Amino acid sequence: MIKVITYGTYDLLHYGHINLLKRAKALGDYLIVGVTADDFDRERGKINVQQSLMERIENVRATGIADKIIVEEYEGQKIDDIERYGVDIFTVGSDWKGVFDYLKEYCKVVYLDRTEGISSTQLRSERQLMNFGAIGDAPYICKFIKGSRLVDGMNFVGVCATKANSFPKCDREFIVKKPVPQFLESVDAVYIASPVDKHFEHASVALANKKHVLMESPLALTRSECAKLFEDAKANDCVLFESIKTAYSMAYNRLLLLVKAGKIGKVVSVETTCTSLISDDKSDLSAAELKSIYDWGPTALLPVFQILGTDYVSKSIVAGYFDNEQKTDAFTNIRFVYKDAVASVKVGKGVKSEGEMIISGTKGYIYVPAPWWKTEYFEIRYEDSNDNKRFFYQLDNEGINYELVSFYKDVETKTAVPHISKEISLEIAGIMEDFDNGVDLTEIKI
Ligand code: C2G
Repeated sequence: MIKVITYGTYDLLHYGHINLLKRAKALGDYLIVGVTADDFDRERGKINVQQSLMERIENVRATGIADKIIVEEYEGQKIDDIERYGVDIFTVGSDWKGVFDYLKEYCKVVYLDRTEGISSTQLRSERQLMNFGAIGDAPYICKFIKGSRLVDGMNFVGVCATKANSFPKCDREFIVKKPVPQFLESVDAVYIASPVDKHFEHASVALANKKHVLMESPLALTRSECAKLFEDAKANDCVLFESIKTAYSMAYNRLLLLVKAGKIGKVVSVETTCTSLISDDKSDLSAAELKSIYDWGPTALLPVFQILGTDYVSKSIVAGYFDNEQKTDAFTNIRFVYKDAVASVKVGKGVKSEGEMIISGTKGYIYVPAPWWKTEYFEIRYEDSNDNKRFFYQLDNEGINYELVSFYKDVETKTAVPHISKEISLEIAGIMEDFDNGVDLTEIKI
C-alpha cells in the first residue's frame, strides 16, 4: 500500500482544494490529510482564516477523499508524521514548489499543479469589502494602516487627520483633509484615534452615520456617554469595538485562560504598571493628551477588571500632576479593594517605572516582564521553581493585526465575542470620570 500525505488550511473549501486532494489520492492507495490548527496558522501569518479547525476538518472529511485526517499543530510536524505513519509520498500544490524539498530525505516529494483562478483569499475578499478609514493624528495609526493590508476584504481608504507631521512620509498619501462627516461618507468602518476628549463626539457622528467603530480606549470620559455610544451602536446596527491592543495578544489571552483554569490558585492580587516618558516639549499636546490616566489607564485597568471583575468594594486614587489646574497627571496610582482580593494600577507619562504585571495567587503567581502590555512571554512561578512554566507566543504588529481581523469578523458576522466586555468599557469610562471629578482621589505634588 502506497501512503500519501498532504497538508493545508482548507478554509472555505473550494474546487482548487478538491482537485488537489483527488490528484494526491491518485498518487497512491491511502491518503492522509493534515489540516492546520488555528494557532499554527496564526503563527505562520495566516490571520484571516474564517472557519474553525473543526469546520475545516468536516469539510475535508465530507469530500470522502481522505482516508485519515490529522491536525497539523507545529513547525516540523511533517517529518514526525511521515515517520509515524510510514508515508511514501508527500505532496502539495505547486505554489509551494521547493519549500518542502527537505522532506526528500524522508519520502518522495511531489508538487501538483495548482488550480488557477480560485483561492480562499479571493473567496474571503469577495465575501465583504470593507472600506476602512481612520480619524486622528496618533502616530500608531500607521500600524493600523499596515495591519489593515493583511486583512482580506479590508480596503484602507484614508486618514482624516489635522497634523500631517504625525505621520511618516510613506503614509502621508493617505491623509484626507476633510471635516469628519464628509470623510465618513467614504468609509464603511472607521478607526478612531483622535484625542480622548474627542472620542465621544467622533464616535457619535460615525455611529449616527451607520459606520462601524473601532476606537482607542477610553470610549468616553463618563459612564453615561459610554452607555450612550453602546445605545447608538445598537440603534444603528453598528459594531462598537474598544481598541486595547493587549486584549488581542495571544500571550495575554492564554495567560487569562491559565488564570481562569486555576493554575495559580485563587487570585489575591493583580498589579500592573504602564509608563512612558514624553518629550520635554509638551507645547503641541492638549491637556487631554498629557493625562497619564487617559493614555495608560485603560490598558493598565484591563487585566484588573478581566481577572477580578468590576464589582470592587472601594478604590483610592493618588494623582501627581504636571499642572494642578488642568489635572494633567504625570503619575497616578489606583488601588482597588475587592471582597477577597486587591489590585494596584500605576500609570505615568512623567514618571518612568518597570512596566511589569504580577498576578498573585494562592498556589503561585504569573510574572509578565516589561512591556507586559505587548508581551510575547510570561512565566508561571511556584514555590518549587522546578515547577515553573514559561510561555512564548509570537506577537505581530503589537496585536493590531488580530484586533483588525476580530473587528472585521464582527462587522461581517455580528457574532464575534468582543475581547473587552461592555461592562469593562463602562467601568473604564467611569474611572476616567471619577478621576476628573476628584472622586476617591488624593493629590500629591510631583
Ligand atoms: N491549492 C490548489 N489550488 C488552489 C488553492 C489551493 O492546488 N487554487 C492547494 C494548495 O497548494 C495546498 C492545498 O490546496 O496544497 C491547500 O491549500 P490551502 O488551504 O491554501 O493551504 P496551504 O497553507 O496553502 O497548504 O504546510 C503546507 C501548507 O499548509 C499547504
